[in-house]
Amino acid sequence: MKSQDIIQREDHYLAHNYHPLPVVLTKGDGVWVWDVEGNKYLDFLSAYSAVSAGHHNPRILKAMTDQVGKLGVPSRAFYTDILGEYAEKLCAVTGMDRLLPMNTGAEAVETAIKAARRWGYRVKGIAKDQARIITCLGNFHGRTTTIVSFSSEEDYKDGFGPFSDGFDLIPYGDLAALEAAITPETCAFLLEPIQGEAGIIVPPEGYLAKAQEICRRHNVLFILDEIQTGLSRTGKDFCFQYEIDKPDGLTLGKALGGGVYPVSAFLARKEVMDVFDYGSHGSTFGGNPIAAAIGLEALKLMEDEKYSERSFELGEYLRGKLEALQSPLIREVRGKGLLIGMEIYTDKVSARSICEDLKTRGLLCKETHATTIRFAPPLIITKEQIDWAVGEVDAVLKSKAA
Ligand code: IF1
Repeated sequence: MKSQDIIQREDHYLAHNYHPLPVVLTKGDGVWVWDVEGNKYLDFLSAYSAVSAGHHNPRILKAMTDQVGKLGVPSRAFYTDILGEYAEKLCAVTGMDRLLPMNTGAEAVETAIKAARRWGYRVKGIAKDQARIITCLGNFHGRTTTIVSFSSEEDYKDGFGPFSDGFDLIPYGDLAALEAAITPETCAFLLEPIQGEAGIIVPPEGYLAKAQEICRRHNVLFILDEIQTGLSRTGKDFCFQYEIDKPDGLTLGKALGGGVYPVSAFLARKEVMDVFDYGSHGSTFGGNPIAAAIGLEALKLMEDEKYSERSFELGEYLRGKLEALQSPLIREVRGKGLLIGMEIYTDKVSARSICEDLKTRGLLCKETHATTIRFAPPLIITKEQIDWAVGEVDAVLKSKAA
């Protein structure tokens, strides 16, 4: 079938909750993807960081097929030989004490919310059902009704009420607002170390360290959502490592699944994780051997292939080349590692139209909030491929500015 027919069929049979670029992909390999007409594209979105190891990564595929050939999903009603090995590795690389394995990022965030609240009642001594969690304007932590309860994006909330109570929103990056928002009922501060969906918003230098210090002073859990920034994406194994030793709680996802499988995690200090007792939380697929095998291989790849060093160096290189473009359309280029956002002046041109033109030139990018184009290629990208991509961005910006 041709792309147009496939698009029409999708439009007929699927909910219209996305507005994809008009490209129909059928194959991926490394940094490349192909559409059904055989056109080749350089992937500069990496499925929002899920494909950091590249499409069809041979080591991930081997780990997955070996495990599938042995044992698939026996449920957590039984132990398995690989889950503990994966948990040990994940705790070692993050510095956290314990893992609660889930599947999607939202499930990991929901797990974090439940852990924080129960810790608030059982350890901090907050009165029943009074626990509050501070989050930031511009946050994105998933799409469940509880999580969108504290979204500041009306589109993500409209028509989905009634919402969960117990969340207080403060401006991102504002330490005074954090200090002022804390009450005796506050059990946690939940935030992204760099806000992805909000447009790759990097907080002021030292923000994470100072926010953690404020939380410590008020006996409030400091919980970081690294579902998008984790696993080398920002130039460190985890973005928090730019500033702090470790948070009290950490959510991971996306790249942990090697670009082939939903794998997410909530990790925490023992005192926090130990509020979960038998039967208090779970998931049919959470921690299944296939997820564990893939997650374990994704972590080994991160080390063996030095993804964090690559992401740091190539991110500096990419950001430098984008900043050098000198286009009148560019308002700001920002980010860390290979998580870069280019904010444009949308009174002149839409980010979407730039992404559509880039697609015709063989480069796949995605805009966020109409103003910012994400540049987040797989971490296996090369300088030559970056040079080519920036050349295409330059050509499109010049054509739009003309
Ligand atoms: C969509 C955004 C990115 C996340 C952080 C939790 C989750 C996400 C920091 C939930 C998921 C995805 C969701 C996807 C598009 C993408 C996205 F634009 F929506 F916000 F990356 F920026 N925490 N982000 O970024 O993880 O449940 O999806 O596994 O919903 O359109 P999930």
